Amino acid sequence: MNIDEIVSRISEDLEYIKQFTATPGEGCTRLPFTPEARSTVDYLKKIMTEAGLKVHEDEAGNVFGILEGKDQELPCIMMGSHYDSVVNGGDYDGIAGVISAIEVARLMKENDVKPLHTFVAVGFCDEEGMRFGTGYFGSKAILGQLDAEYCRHYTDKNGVSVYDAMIEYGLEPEKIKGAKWDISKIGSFIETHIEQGPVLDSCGIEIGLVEWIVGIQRYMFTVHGRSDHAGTTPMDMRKDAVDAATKVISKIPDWAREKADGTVATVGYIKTIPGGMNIVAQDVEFTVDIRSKNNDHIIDIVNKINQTLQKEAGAFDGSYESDTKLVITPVKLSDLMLDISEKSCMEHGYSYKRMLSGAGHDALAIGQILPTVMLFVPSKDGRSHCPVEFSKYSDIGKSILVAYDLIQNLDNQ
Ligand code: HGY
Ligand code: MN
Ligand code: MN
Repeated sequence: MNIDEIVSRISEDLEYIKQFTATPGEGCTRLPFTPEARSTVDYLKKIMTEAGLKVHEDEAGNVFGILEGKDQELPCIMMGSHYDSVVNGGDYDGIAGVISAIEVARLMKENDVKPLHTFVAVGFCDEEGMRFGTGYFGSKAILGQLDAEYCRHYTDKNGVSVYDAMIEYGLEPEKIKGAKWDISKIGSFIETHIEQGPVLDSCGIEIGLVEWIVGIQRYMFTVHGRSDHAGTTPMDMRKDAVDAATKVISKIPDWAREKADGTVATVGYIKTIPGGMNIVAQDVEFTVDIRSKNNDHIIDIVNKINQTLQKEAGAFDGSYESDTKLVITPVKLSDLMLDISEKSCMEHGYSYKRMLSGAGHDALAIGQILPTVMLFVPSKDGRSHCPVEFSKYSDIGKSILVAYDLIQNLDNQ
């Protein structure tokens, strides 16, 4: 197979898809159930059809390209990633893995491969959780983990629920259970993805073989105080939600550092309400995203946050709320698929490294239940979730060839 032809096709696709952003010139902003998502899905359907795949869009907004296998009784081999992005993100996160899956199908067609197992290329909806604060929406949907109540509960910063956003997009959230697959029909899941970190790029290594993906817990905390005049209210008479919240927020990074094993904790969003510079805040909202390969460490930090919020808000007779956005445990990926992938790297002469993923990915959700593997390609300077995110098409092409070998091997098992 000619990697230059692969690079030519995937670069054409990824360059074309770059236009589907709500922030042109300021990175990729492709949130779920938006016009940008619709344009991307329509393009994915087009190239899936051109690749000879049967196309299907499900009740959750996921899009599938299906190459029927000779033996319909066998479980399928699924490959893909997500087509959504963060705000002002990069042009490779997720979407490169979706295009890579479609390219594998093209290669099978080009080489007249009629697989025994059905091959499914998938573009998942809303892996990032950027709009509604959750995450892994599309992959959770095929696992049967979502219902209409879930869609009603979560809202974006404008108060639009997942439920209403889906209806506006043309979906029927009451039917979201219809997106569930019979898990016995999926034999394995493969996700190729940019590393989004510095390891491969700094070591000059071409392929990352992901052994573990960290567990993640995400919360939105709201501290309730009392709004007052900023000038006339003595300090000892205030019920200052900012005072309480910041005493907790300032401790969170050290609680992660103390674990000294790569555990990370991030406060990515803070908002004071009503948000006037001469008003003692009524409320403060802030998010926490905690990740570790050691689930006990995540739980310990969450406990510390709750205990300290209880103490600091209680000091002025205030209160706080916690909205759970995501709880998912660390996952060990498939040794069999890692070994096959490692053998392919050696045969191709690609440098490779077994590693941990600090980013979540749809593989984190699917790997809880099904044999799963991830293949990483280097991110320039380790940067991601920002407009300068960059990976070389030639590196993406190499990951496609390794994935292709893996899939041929699995298909012949
Ligand atoms: O946040 C993550 O780990 C991924 O990029 N969704
Ligand atoms: Mn991603
Ligand atoms: Mn991401």
